Amino acid sequence: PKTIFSGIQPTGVPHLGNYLGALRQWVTLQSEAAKDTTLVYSLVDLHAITVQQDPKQLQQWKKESLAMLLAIGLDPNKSTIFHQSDIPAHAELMWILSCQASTGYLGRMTQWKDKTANEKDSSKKLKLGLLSYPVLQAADVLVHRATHVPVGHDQAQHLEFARELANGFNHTFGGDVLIPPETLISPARRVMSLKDPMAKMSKSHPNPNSRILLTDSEETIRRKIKAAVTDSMDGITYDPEGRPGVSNLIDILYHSDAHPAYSSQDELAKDLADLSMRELKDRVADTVETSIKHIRASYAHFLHDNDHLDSVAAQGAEKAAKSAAITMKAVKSAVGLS
Ligand code: AQP
Repeated sequence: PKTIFSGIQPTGVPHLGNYLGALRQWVTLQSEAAKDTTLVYSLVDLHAITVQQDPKQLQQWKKESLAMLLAIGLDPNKSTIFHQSDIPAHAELMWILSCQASTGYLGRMTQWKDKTANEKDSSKKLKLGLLSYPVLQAADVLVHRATHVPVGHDQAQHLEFARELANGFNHTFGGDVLIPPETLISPARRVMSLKDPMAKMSKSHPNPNSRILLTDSEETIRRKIKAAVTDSMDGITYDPEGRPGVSNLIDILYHSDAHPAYSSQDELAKDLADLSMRELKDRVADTVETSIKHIRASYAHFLHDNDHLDSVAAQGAEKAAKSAAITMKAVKSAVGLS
């Protein structure tokens, strides 16, 4: 039997990077799941508050994110879909794991280093939650006994940490209480920002034109792609180091195409070689629009069905609570807490 677990922060409408890097794979895993596979998908709101959030805004984002998970095609009868903070066991296991986690290891995490690089007065402004976030992430995965965790490349390091914590815990307390999970990296490992192709596309970047949201209209998608940073070299080639902007567009095209006729980005780029930048951008916009328009329509429908959203969240919380209780019983007994 397999258990798939993954999460997304309800910190805004998911973007094309979230979709190609993670969410689309969640749906594929759901449609390919065998009878003995359990699928658990969480809106990780406790992670969202590692940076200051406006409470009203966060509530709205939670609702929108739930509607989005349904819009992309997750089915609450096949997958457990729940808000992380509805299940106290996530935070409880995090505390127990925190007592095993090395602060040196946490301080070396790329995301921590990236997010803290600009903070001058570090010790006052930097919050403990931001440093210990990977411990909560480990608890999310381990509390549901996940065997496989589909994520974008940016999360690979955190999953490695979760495996080490699980192995360390088992070693210290004996037995196989926690299951070290496998990481499933999506083929679209890292979708880059349209405005700064050296940085990943992200929900929190101040420039909204740096990302394509799954709710963007066709017109907005075209405008953002037209304004994407590229270069002034002639012709189209795939060269992520030398031509990051163009290569990001080729990556987006390659991964958005539902019926890819090419086996690699290089092969696709050879067919695009004679296009102008404008023609390339038109083609990318067409393909992205085709691949996400059904989501936009479906999202509008789910967002207004409050009763359905509430019942999906309640159904998910009930299943997630049962799943987490099994692990917590074993963990508490191993540690000597019960
Ligand atoms: N640019 C990306 N390319 C590929 N995958 C990505 N993911 C995020 N950005 C990209 C994957 O999306 C899943 C959910 O991400 P998250 O909500 O936990 O947030 P994040 O990784 O911190 O990314 P965001 O959306 O850019 O948020 P902010 O700006 O708040 O940091 C994960 O599986 C992630 O790998």
